[in-house]
Amino acid sequence: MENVRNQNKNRGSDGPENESIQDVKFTRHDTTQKEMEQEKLNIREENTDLICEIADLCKRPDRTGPEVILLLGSVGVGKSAIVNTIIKAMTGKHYHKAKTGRGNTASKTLAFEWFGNCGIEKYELQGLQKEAFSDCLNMLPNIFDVPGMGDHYLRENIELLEAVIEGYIPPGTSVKSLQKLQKDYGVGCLKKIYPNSSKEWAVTRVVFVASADQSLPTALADIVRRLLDPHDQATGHFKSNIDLFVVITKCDLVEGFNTSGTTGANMIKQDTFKKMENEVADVFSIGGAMEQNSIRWQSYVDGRCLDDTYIDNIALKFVRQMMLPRRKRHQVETDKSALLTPQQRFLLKLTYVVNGMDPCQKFALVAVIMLSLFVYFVIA
Ligand SMILES: Nc1nc2c(ncn2[C@@H]2O[C@H](COP(=O)(O)OP(=O)(O)OP(=O)(O)O)[C@@H](O)[C@H]2O)c(=O)[nH]1
Ligand SMILES: [Mg+2]
Repeated sequence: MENVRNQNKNRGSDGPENESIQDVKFTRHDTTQKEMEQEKLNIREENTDLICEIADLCKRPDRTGPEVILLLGSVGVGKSAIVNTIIKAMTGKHYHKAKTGRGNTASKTLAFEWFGNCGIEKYELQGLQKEAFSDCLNMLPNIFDVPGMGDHYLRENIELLEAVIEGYIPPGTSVKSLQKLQKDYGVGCLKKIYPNSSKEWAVTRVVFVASADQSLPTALADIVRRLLDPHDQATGHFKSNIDLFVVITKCDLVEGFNTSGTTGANMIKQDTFKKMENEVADVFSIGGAMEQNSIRWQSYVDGRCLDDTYIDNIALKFVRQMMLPRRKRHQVETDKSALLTPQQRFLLKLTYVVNGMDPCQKFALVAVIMLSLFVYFVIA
């Protein structure tokens, strides 16, 4: 790895912590052919660096296991295409492992598909990737590709996602079968039917996938935001430490996006795209840190499988971002048991209600209680 690294070290990288993930910018209109060639060369070198960095992140002494990434979003936004694109960037070769669709109303992915270690087998690695990942493949992220979800604030969807995020649902489980269980036994049944949570499947990073050519599914986004609230609503205690990241796909359909540089009447206008980005920032409250928490994405799609250094670059930056150490939340260990028993809660509520009554209401309440006791004892 060292020789590869040395070839590139004069390029002056700032290192991942100082670099913005979202630095895929729109092309300037006056970019010349020569400048574009040079830029392509620079990106090719950057990709080599990124592969080395990802291998280093696999081998960090504090890494105890691979990250588990959950790809979530509406039908047809390009979740499965993201998986295939990552596999290409990480192996150097195209393998069409995740089934992709045509963006119809029904989801093409039907189960919680699991792509262990980015869906890569050791024998599939070649060239630089082989040198970099052969001895640390088991530390590359595992990816859960989820069927597209409707934009409804449904208790069924909340339960389903919560169970997957917490590691209760085995990879490969069909969503239809889980929905049938909910129908037959009611919402709330899933953790009873799948009572064991596996640390191996428990999600560590949720990636919300939105498409540049679809409106933002705000109800679904709301579910995700609430599920990832680090604090328990009832106790206020710290609950989980799962980072949320947003991927905006199909940016090649946006006018001037620099991997395609194409323009045309059917392209999405930059203003429209930026409005959508602002909406994403608002919904997930990441306005001030959009660049660290989201990425503009383009996938390799059917019929477009030639090598593209820009697409590889986006995918490699994404994988690196997913492997950076998570934000540490400084907290002291506290007793996680409920603060009040249900009886104490009831008494507290009763005191609150009684305190809010005027003297007449209090008198009426006492009279009703006395009368009830009198009737009870007379009958008994
Ligand atoms: N132009 C363009 N098309 C894309 C991109 N990503 C995906 N697509 C196309 O969008 C369609 C849907 O892609 P999928 O990857 O199947 O989407 P999905 O989110 O997995 O869909 P479901 O599993 O059905 O929910 C396919 O026709 C892809 O070729 C992209 O970055 N650019
Ligand atoms: Mg899919």
